This record gives sequence, structure tokens and C-alpha cells, in this order.
Amino acid sequence: MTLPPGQRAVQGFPRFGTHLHHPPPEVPAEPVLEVGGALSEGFTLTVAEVAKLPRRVVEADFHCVAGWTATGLRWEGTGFAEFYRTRVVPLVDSGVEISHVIFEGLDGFQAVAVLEDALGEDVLIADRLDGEPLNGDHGAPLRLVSPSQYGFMNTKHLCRIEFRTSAPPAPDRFSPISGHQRARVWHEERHRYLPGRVVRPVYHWLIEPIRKLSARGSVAN
Ligand SMILES: Nc1nc2c(c(=O)[nH]1)N[C@H]1C(S)=C(S)[C@@H](COP(=O)(O)O)O[C@H]1N2
Ligand SMILES: [Mo]
Repeated sequence: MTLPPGQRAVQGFPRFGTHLHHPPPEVPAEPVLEVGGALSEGFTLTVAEVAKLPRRVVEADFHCVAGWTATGLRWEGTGFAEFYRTRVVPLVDSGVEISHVIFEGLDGFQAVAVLEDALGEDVLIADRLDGEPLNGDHGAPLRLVSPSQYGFMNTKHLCRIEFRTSAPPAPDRFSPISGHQRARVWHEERHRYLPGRVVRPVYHWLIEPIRKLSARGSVAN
């Protein structure tokens, strides 16, 4: 099995992320996905409606920027590129060019992706993992899955997608470990300012403590 540069396989799939100190957010009784931004009009789909869109399976490893990889995950959901083509493009006025997408979670987490990356054929709006509905740990009720990009581009508890015509300011841009705008795992694009190789040793030393913390805050582990 070949992993991207600087990654190590771990057992299982830990709950992880920048909002680990909080329990997973409560899912509303009738969860929805809002879609807006530089469109002629925004729209809202219920999560039940999202589940009826054309479905796909993506089998992939999941790579956290901190250096761990969960292997052999099976995601199910709707392909983002097809969603974009069929639901979003008709709402983009002529002359308007979408360049970036913001994926926001119920916990306030945001990922800013370059449109071209979000349109990768392995990118899903997922609602199932390994044959089960997504649980709180891994992003109920919906999450973005972009296996070719580090975990921080994979927004859990996805509730809003916003299309932009220029790069919005990244929420973490003042952090020294601010995430890379493209975050492609095979290019080791971990951070905006620091080369990936430089941070590897620090991260490897942090993986165990973070995993322990994660197990404590988790609902299922
Ligand atoms: N809503 C939300 N999505 C999130 C995060 C978060 O804190 N909140 N953390 C990100 C990070 S940094 C990682 S590594 C992955 C972890 O996904 P997992 O908990 O399913 O392992 O979720 C990403 N998506
Ligand atoms: Mo992460």
C-alpha cells in the first residue's frame, strides 16, 4: 500500500479536527443544506432530498494534515461535480466566474476550496460511511469528502455551500500553520507558509496525544 508523502497508516478512523474540544454539533430534526453565494438565487435542499440525488460510492483513504491516514474507507453520497453541473451552473449568470467554494459545518467550521479541486471526480457530499449513516464523530448528517485533499478540506456536518468569484479570506490565515489553499495530499501541500516536510516530525510526535483527546470527546470510540 502506498501512502502520500509523510503519512502513516493508523488503526481505525479517529474523530479529529479543529473543533475537537466540543462534542459533535446537534443535528436539527429536519436538517438542510443551504446553497448560495454568487448565484442568481440561492436554494435549500433537505438532507432527505440530497439523499435522493444520483448516488456514488468512493473507496479511499483519509489523510489528516497531522500525518495519520485511515485506510480503506467506503463513502456513499452524491458526486459534487455532478451536483455542481446540474444544480448550480444553471444559476450562474453569464459573465460570472465561480473560482472558490466555502463549505461550512453546523459547528461553524469552514473550508475554502478552489473550485477546480472541489470538482475532482472523487469529491462527494457523503451521507454514509462503511455502510452506515454518518455518525456524529464523522460528520452527521452530511460531510464533504475530498480524499485527494487533507482532512481540513473535508467539512463535517455540512450545512452550507457558498460559491465565490474570488478567494475569500481564509479563517485561519493568521495562524502560522494556516492550511494550504489546495491541500493536495500527493503534493504534500500541508500549510500555506511552511513546507510540509518541516512540520512532519512535530506532527508525528503529536498524533498519539491528539488521538487520546479525540477518544475522550468522541461519542462512538
Ligand atoms: N465541521 C467540521 N469539519 C471538520 C473539522 C471540524 O473541526 N469541524 N475538522 C477537519 C479536520 S482538521 C479533519 S482532520 C477532519 C477529521 O475528520 P474525522 O473526524 O472524520 O476523522 O475533519 C475536518 N472537518
Ligand atoms: Mo486535520
